[in-house]
Amino acid sequence: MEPSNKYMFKHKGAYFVQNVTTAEYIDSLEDFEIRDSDVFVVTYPKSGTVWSQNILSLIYHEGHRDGTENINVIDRVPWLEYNLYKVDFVSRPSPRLFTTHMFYNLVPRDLRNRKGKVIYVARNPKDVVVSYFHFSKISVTLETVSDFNIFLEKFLAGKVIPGSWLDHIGGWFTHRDDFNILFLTFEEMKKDLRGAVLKICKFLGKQLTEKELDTVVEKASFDNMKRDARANYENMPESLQERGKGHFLRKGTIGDWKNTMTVVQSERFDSVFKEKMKELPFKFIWDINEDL
Ligand code: PPS
Repeated sequence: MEPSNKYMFKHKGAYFVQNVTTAEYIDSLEDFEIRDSDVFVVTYPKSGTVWSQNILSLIYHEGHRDGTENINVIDRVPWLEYNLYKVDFVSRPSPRLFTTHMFYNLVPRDLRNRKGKVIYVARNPKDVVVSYFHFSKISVTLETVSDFNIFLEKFLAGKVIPGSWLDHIGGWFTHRDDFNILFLTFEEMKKDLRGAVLKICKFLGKQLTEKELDTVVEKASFDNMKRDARANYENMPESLQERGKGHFLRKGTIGDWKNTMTVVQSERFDSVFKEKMKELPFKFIWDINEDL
């Protein structure tokens, strides 16, 4: 791993965004008390985090579903390791919803002892790296790398926040028995959103009426989220995300990697990752026309 730089610092084998968190704060999370009703969205970046945050918020909050409450999704389902608005998590009413990109070994001890619930969302890593590359251009907190080839090498070497994609998903999967965990993929959400929402509801023990379910699915569609500033991170402060350079909700599809990666880059990716990915039980979909 490379040493810390202006954009990221290394702590306990993982990278974190500079200036929005500290090593001391990360350490303090070990003792953060988890409630059985807590729910965590866990992802590697660009894998469907905001989408899942929005879905959770819609499932839990009637005021979100019926539009009577005007609350940003990031406030509904805040980041654990990046407590941007210094919220007092302890005084938050249950059920508390959280988001994290952290590796399995850095999350609160209670969570690793099957308290609370975890929804891990994975995405095919070619789309992840391309989405991440584009995002690095609009995020003020990330280093902008203008050459995709260089970004790809950094990604393959795990020199991006929070570290290696393979280690992230591999760690969470290998240690799945330590958690109450549901694994989902971006691709299944894309291909069958209703089915994915139903899976989430079943896992959470939440029973929605057909009408409520319809609303969740409708409001979690790419087009509707793109129109809703509360759900698409357009309300993020300028200090974190530069406006006018692109959108957080960019394409929201499967297989867009082909528009950025060359054949040589794709083969390079395969030679580093694909063999190792065989150990993972997920069926990754690389193209929108592939079946689940
Ligand atoms: S982050 O920065 O880690 O929180 O990013 P993350 O939210 O994980 O990933 C952003 C990508 O998810 C896409 N997205 C969606 N796709 C389909 N439908 C919906 N509703 C949706 N919401 C977010 C978003 O467009 C980013 O992917 P790309 O490929 O860049 O478009």
